[in-house]
Order: sequence, then C-alpha cells, then structure tokens
Amino acid sequence: MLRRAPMMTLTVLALGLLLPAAAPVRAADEEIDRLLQGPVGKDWVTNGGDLTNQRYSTLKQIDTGNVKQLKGAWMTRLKGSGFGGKYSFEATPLVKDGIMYIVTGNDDVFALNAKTGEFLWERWSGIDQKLTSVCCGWDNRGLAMGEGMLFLGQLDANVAALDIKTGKEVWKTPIEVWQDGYGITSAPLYYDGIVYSGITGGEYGVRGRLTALDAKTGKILWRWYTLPAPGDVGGNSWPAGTDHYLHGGATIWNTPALDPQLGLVYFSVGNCGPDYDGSIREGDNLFCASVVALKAKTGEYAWHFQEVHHDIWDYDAASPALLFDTVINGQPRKGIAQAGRTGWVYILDRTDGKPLIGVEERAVPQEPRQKTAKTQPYPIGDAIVPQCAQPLEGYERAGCIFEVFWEEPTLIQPSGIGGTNWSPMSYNPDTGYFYVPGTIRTSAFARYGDQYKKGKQYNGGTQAAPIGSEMSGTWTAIHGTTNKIGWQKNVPYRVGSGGGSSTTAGGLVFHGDPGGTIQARDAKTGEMLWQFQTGFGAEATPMVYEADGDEYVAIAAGGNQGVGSANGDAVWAFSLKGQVNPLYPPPPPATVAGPATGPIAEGADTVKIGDNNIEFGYFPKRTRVKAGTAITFTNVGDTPHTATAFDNGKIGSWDTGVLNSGESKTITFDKPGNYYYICSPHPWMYGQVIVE
Ligand SMILES: [Cu+2]
Repeated sequence: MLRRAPMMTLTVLALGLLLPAAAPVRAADEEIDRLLQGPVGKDWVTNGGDLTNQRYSTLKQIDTGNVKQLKGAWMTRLKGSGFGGKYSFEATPLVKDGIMYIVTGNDDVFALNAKTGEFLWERWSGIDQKLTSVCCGWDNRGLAMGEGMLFLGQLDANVAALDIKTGKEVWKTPIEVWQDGYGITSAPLYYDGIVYSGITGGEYGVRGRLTALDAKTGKILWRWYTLPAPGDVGGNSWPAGTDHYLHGGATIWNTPALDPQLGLVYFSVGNCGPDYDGSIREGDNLFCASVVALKAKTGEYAWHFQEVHHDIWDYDAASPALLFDTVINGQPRKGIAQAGRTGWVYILDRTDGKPLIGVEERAVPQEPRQKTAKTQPYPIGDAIVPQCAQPLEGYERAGCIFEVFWEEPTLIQPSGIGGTNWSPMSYNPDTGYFYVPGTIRTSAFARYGDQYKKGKQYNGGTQAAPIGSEMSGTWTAIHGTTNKIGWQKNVPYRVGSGGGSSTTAGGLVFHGDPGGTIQARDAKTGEMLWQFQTGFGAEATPMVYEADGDEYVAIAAGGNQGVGSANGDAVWAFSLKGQVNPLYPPPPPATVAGPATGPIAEGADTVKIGDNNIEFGYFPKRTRVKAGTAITFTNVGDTPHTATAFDNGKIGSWDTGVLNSGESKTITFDKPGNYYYICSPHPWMYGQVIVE
C-alpha cells in the first residue's frame, strides 16, 4: 500500500505532461467574453444583457426618485423595415461603444448612433417575401456580437454573420431550408468562439435542435436534437418503431444562457407536434416543453427537466431560461428559472436540473384516447395567472390546467399562449424578484388529427379564445427563494407574448405595453412611476445603456401579431436630458376575443384573407348576406390560411380547408344564423357571417 502511492503520483504527473491541450487557450474575443460574463454596465452586448439572461443593469443614474423626468432622447423610424401586417417587432437592441444595433421582423439590421439615433449603416436581408413557414408573425428577437461581427438567425433558416463596422455579410450558413417548415426567430448567443442558435417550426412537423457554429467561419460544429432518436437519451419516451423523432417539433424560440464555470449551455424547448393530438405519440415525449443543459463545448447531454409531460395544450417552454445565484436555507445555490406557458416559474438547480424549491408530481385528469400522462409537475409556489377557465354558454366542458379534451371543444386556462409565452422575464439581485409578464386568456381546445406533410402546418387540432371572452395580463414579482408572489399588477392587455422586462440597480423595472407605452415600476412594490407613449405597440423588451456618461433606456416599438397591437418601425431611447415628447396613442389591441367590433359589410359575398397589408385578418371581417348566398374566401396574403367554423361549442362544422396564397374556396350559407369563424393555424383571426 505504502509503496503504491508514489507510483500513482508519478502516473498522474506523466499524464499531465502528455496533455498539452489542457493549457489555457486564448479566447477569440476576450473583451466580449468578459462583458458577457457580466454584470451589465455601460454596454449591452447580448440579447439577455449577459450570459445569464437576467436583463439586469448595474446603471443607476436613473432611479425611483428621478425616473418621472425621463423623456425621449431620440426616436428613429427604421425606413419601413418590418412595418406591416405580417410583422412583430420584439428585438432587444444591443449597444457597444456608443453604437446601437437592431434587427426588425424582416431580418433587416441597422446600426444607429446610440446618442442621436442617426443611421450609421443598414443591411437589408432580401429574404423571400413568400415564406410560408412562419407560424406566428414575421419576427426576429435580436442579435449577438463577437470577433468584430454581428450574428443573426433568419426566417429562412440561415444564420448569418455581418461585419460590425459595415453590415456587410461575412458568412451565411443554412441550418435547414424554410420550405421544409424551418425558420429562426430567436436571437443567437455568442460566447468563446461559438454561436449558438435555436430553430423554429414546431407547428410544421420539424426536428428541433440547438446548433453550434464556429463564429469565425460559420461552420457547424455540432447539433443537439431536441427529439431523441430511438436509442438516444429520452428516445424511449416516444412510441417504439415510429419516426416522430423526425417531425415531433420541440423547437427553440429563445436565446440560451451559459455558465462558463460549469461549462453548460441552457435553453428552453417548445411544444410537441402535432400540438393538440397526443393519440399518436404515447409517452412523455422528451424533450418537448423542457429546460435542457448541454456541455457548452461539445453539445453533450448534461440534464433536462420536463415542465409538461406529453404536452397536448401547446404549453411550450418559450421564454428564455435565466441563471441566478441565491441562498436557500443558508446554502448558496446556483439557480436557473424559466417562466412557462403554464403560468408557473420553474426554479431549478443549474448544476443538475433538480428543483431548487420543490416540484410535486400530481395526478391529473385522464383521456385515454389522448394517451395523457398520469401525473404532471406542479411547482411549489404561486402561479402568475389564473389556472381555471370560467364556464361559458355554449360550452359543455370547462376545466383547469391539464384538463383533457378530445373532439368536443373544452375551455381551459391558461390557453396555449400563456401564462408566459415568448416574453422574457428579468431578475434583480437587489430585490431577489423575477419580473414576469403574464397573459390571461382562455382557449377552447379541440383535437381533430393531422397527417404529416413536409412543410405544412401539423397541429392536430386548434385552440381559440371563445367569442366574447375577456383577455388581459399581469405583471408579477416572483421571489427567487420561495417562488411566491411579492407583488402583482393586473394590466389591460396580454403582455406574455412579446415584450418582457428589464431591471436596474436604480430600483426600477422597465417594460413595454401593447397599448403603446413604455413603463417604469418600482422594483420593490410594483408601483408605476413613469409611462411614456411611443405611438406604436411597445412589445419588445427594453434595455439599458450608457453613452458619454448619460444613462439611456431603449425599446423597439412595432407591435405584435399575436396580440394585435399597432404595427410600427420605431426605436426609442430615453434619458434624463431627453427633449422629445410622446406621440398620440395608437389603436388599442382587443381585450375581448372575436370580431364583435367594427363595421358590417352589407351583402358582401367575397372575403379576402391577408388583404390591405394585414396578413392575419379577414376583409371584410363581418358581412351580412341573405340565406342561400355563396361566399368566396380568397387568400390574397403570403401565408396559408383557413376560414374554419367557430360557433361557440363547435369547431369546423364548415371549413375552407387550407388556402395557399392565391387560392379560393366558396361556401354556401343556406340557413339564417350567426356564423363565426377563425383561421385554424392562426386562431387569433376572427370573422363573422350574419345570414338573414
Ligand atoms: Cu391564418
């Protein structure tokens, strides 16, 4: 025994000498890597502020005492880029050394002087305007930077690198082709020579993945599929002998977070496909609706936590995962949190994915035809929105979260778009709160089954808010050590879909509003201290930066498709020295579902879909005709749409089926009555035919 010890030491030493690769390698961009490790100060160099996605700025020139004096420092219109009915504008600007970089819903990138808003350069994407693989509005959530380049994902499923000084393209790498249903809406993450990108297409039967690219060349280093093949980790959570792993969705909507000490990259994963039909995919269906950690260099699986087993409600994990450090029961802990569409914040240990505060597996309602999971995870703590639907006339069935449904429409709350959908939450280490945007909305869910067809919608059912049902939102402070509500404010519009929050050492929370204002709240109490009308739907996440010693708050204002807030192409920056006054309020988004407001076209027997540069709308929205009239529905937009019967309690009793751009279908209305309809893949589009 005693003799062996020196031998082992010698062996270890010898091995050490044989491994020169263990010597530290110089980072490709030391300055950006240092800024990415936070905390955020003068510059904001990645979508989530730094690698944690906390969206917390240490700047405190603007504070709870003087925030009322904030006015516009400048406002710049981005030359009509992304301004139109098919777009959302959700991007967070980046700022470095007094220059702001912003991307619009058309994937066009602009560099602006961060002090004045003047244009420095612009790069128009030239992407195909006839893309049919965009489920939910043309959108780009932001940029990443490093090694003298800006990085962006495009709706046509390419990742591109631009020269940060000129906007000229350095490289472009196709991750997939959009014709197969793929796209990219998330902001990439850059760190230590690698660009990480998610992919969308969860509504088109794609295979989700995280892709790592070499920042210098654009070469794909590795891919990690969110749908495991048979034999892979999680592969047995799908029915044996099937090919769901090739088109079961599980896409990535938002920017990953990264812990350099643990060497792990973290991201949230969206819904399974087909969304509402669980009958053909028995099992838990990993890694749908999960938070996943991989080794950041190699893409090797580290751990996962599934928020919803065998999801049939479109309960994606869509909001970005957020890293934070805390103390629980006297122990310092490394946390990760994600705000789900379920209305809960999931708080986990980021070293192993185990719950930090507690999550209970509880028995839930069963529907054997849907192959529902026996139990679902219930986090200990408070939900940020109500989790039960109110009964409504015309509906026999209404229930709480995880209620089951088959072909008869069933009211369930939260709807599949939240809770918290894409909007990022923020975390303030001074208060210990997450600031979580929430959507209050009920959906009528129904399953109708679907066959997979390459590049086509693959939903297996639908969900739409019942005509006349109320929709609103919440802003909630959730405490990171208890998962309990610190404060909560009800707001008139749904805020979980587009804009999120940012927070500062000045004791403030900044967020936009679909009604057009940017608002500042007291981080401790939630009291609204300031608001300013931007003139457009303010549904992007604000950010904070410093230029020439002055602190600025900036937000993109251009509306959101899912909520119906006013389109635009504006970027605003605010400072204490600002002189620019607010604009007039834009038309407010709906707070009641349905086509109930607006004029009725008398005798109109043609309905155009996607006309007047409003991609997600019917024209006229309401028509009154005599019994026996044949009405022709024509898709004049870019995206495939339907007109599908949505009489409360019934879905699909008549249906145009999918109409591609330019296609028509005529439906004859014989019997007097009131015929509501929706677009099945875009169930926030409503129309009405009144037959006399
Ligand atoms: Cu549609």
